[in-house]
Amino acid sequence: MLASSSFAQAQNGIAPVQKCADLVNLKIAGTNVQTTKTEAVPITPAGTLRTPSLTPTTVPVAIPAYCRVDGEIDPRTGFEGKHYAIGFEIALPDNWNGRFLFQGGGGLNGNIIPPLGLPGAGNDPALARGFAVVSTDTGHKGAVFDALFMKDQLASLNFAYIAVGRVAVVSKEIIAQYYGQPAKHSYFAGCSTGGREGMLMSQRYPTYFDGIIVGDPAMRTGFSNIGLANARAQWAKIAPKDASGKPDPAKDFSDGDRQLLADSIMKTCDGLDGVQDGMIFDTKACHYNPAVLRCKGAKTDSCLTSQQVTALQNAFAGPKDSRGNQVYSPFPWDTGHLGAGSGPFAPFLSFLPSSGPSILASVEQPTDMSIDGLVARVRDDENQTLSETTWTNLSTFFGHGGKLVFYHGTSDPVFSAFDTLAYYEKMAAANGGLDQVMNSSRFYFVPGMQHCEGGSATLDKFDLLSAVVDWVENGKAPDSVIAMGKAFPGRSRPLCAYPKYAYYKGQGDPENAANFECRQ
Ligand SMILES: [Ca+2]
Repeated sequence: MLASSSFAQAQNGIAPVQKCADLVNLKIAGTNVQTTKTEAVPITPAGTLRTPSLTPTTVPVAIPAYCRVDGEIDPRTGFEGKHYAIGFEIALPDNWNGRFLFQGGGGLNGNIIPPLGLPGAGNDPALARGFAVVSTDTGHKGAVFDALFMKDQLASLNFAYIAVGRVAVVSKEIIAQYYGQPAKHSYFAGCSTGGREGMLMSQRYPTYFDGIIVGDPAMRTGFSNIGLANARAQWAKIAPKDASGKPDPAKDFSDGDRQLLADSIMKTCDGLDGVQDGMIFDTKACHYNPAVLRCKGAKTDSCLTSQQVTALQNAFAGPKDSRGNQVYSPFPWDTGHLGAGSGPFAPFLSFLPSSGPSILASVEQPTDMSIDGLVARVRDDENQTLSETTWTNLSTFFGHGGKLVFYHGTSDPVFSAFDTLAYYEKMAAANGGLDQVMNSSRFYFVPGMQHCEGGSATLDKFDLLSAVVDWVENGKAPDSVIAMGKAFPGRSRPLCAYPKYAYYKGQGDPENAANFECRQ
């Protein structure tokens, strides 16, 4: 029985026509690609592999046996005599499902995140499902936010847009050689910089992929940094001075103030989706104004000072230039921004000033420089211009049946979910309107989710990968996907494709997604 069942399993997948070790001799005509290592990796039991994410957890499913190939494309000596190459790692399952998944990177890349295929895949990474998965450093080695490589012209171009295209082509060729047949379908999934790379694929390499999943994309970081600089300036303005006379923005809001604000946001917006559950699903309708908390007299525990209210209004509204033009989108009112989150990265990921390390610490504070000056500097920065992924003409990508799915956490303090939505709406308008574009593209808010994952009140595990595969291969459009998460054990919710949102039907267990509908 065992023999026949494993035989049946092998029949479901595609076996390689080469030995893993033979890939050391990999040759691809017209391409300078060198294999640096091959390894036949045995099955990894469920619950033993740590995820390469901000907050590592264990992968709850087994990773079947696969062949891992490490390699370099276009090795060369670059700026200041340093070695440069486009490094990649590709995982080739023994029992292949015929699909290719390109896993996007993070930060400024510079290292190769193990090729598992986690973004947008819930608890079941693409590699565990039998996808061949590739991951790349996009052309340089370095710490995740080390920008020194940008002094090398080609390394800079590689990061901006060339490397992902090269790696896609090489990966497809490796797959074709190893299995004796090409991948039937190609997918891309990434978050943050990986999300930007997914957008790149749809915009600059429109024929390479059938399905693309874009999470919290780093699509125009110069402008998002102005959004953060604006917030930081607001917090600095109202900061009490410490003993040495230095402003201490961490003291702008007491724990009580934060709770007051969180409760007030929830009072205004939580019920808009039909249920007071600590999650705001109707993100767009949440028109919160902290002015409701302004003290009528002296500051007490149940009100905020006029200065606090103004700072909050200005920080969340996003920066405007001197003519009143919106430079970067507003940030959604969501409690995940308030620093009430848990876990080691909660302080790092709070939009409000915090005593811990903060995302705001990494951005310049415009004290003597106007927003106009910051905008001019971003526009003059050639690396910024080149790495932005704001093209809207996707006629070729959509024309060959490509599907493009966005998700963005509404408590992401790094990039505003509203900025990604603004791109989506602009892109829709440029491609025949939202109704037309929803034949090829979808956008999902993820309530409470911080940057790509986590948050004290979020359901950040959802399987968009299955949804996109079903859309590409079976024509079944994903109107919603089910989300779950450790913040609310036992709770499930549909994430509905924008402009719809999950609404409680008014009866049945409010913990169960089945009792919600997608409504507009
Ligand atoms: Ca709610």
